[in-house]
Amino acid sequence: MRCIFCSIASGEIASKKLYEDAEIVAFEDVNPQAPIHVLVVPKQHIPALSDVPPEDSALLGRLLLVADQLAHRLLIAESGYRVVINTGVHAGQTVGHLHVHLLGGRAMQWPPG
Ligand code: DGP
Repeated sequence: MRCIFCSIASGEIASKKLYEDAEIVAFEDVNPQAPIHVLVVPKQHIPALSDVPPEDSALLGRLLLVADQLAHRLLIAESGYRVVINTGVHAGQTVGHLHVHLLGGRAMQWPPG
């Protein structure tokens, strides 16, 4: 299964990449919802959080750690940031490839809409 994020991860489709290693890529969201809006994505095609097998628990942890590293690098760690993993239709997941949204640079509301 290949999707738009698989193509971005492989470089077939251009993106503004902010981070890359053997397992993970992070790039700017094309439709930013905050001054900083980055997507942290596993290179492996996993459709959603609910599809992550137990053996990939370390990968899940690394996605969050990379999000935090980027928050520091992008200078939003101190003011605060939000990470979001939309999962399924009711959460508004539109791309069927697991991704962590990193949002920051403005004050946010709670509860989310
Ligand atoms: P979600 O709704 O949680 O599935 O978020 C998908 C996000 O992906 C959405 O904020 C827009 C972003 N997105 C969709 N297509 C592209 C693309 O081709 N390039 C980039 N950079 N972001 C994309």
